[in-house]
Amino acid sequence: MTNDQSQKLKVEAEPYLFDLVPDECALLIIDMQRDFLEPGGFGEMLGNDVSQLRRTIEPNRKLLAAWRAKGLQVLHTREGHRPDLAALPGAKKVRGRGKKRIGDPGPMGRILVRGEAGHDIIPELYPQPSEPVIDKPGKGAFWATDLHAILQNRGISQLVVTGVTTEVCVNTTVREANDRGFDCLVPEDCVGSYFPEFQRMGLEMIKAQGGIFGWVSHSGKILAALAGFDEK
Ligand code: C5J
Repeated sequence: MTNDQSQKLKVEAEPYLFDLVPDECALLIIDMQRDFLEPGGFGEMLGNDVSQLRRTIEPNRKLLAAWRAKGLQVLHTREGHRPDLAALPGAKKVRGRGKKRIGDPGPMGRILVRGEAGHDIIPELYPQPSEPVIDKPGKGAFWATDLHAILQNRGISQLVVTGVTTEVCVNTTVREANDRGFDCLVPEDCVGSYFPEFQRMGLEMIKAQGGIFGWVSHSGKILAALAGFDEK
């Protein structure tokens, strides 16, 4: 899928070197939303330790700054539903049998509803007007969204995928992208899970069997490779 004339950057990764083609590679930041990451949000209300996710903010901030400085493409996603919940599957609504469900009032507005404070992206990584924000109703960023069309229209063949949570929305999106022919690189310090064992296994699953879904690296290695990129 990549254009042979494009500049290629070698990124140290597992299971082997990733050939990053800056012109064809977008940074896709998954669901860095206030309700998942902020103390007092819905994630913490469910009893989760948000510090497990908050450690990803600073590496994401640095990677995003470098990506923007080089003039490369950035996209963000948010998990959430229409205020009328018309497209929310009943199965998703009742799953977990929790006292609080999607659409109910939560600590930062209605839970996982578009337009509510908790649904928005944390200020540290707030999208710029030129960066598409994909509102997704599911875990994967391709299902029921226009992400695939946007990537195709912009000539993107590779994704650096970051965000939360590693084993849920990041993994689902990487699998969806892989099936659509995209090469995915996941920096381990820029993805987070509330559960350390899921963090480890979520990354193992991506890079196992010769990179069955993609590559795993570290933001420092991507930044080192990007430093050698001369923007046009
Ligand atoms: C995400 C979730 N973003 N864990 N959602 O992973 O429900």
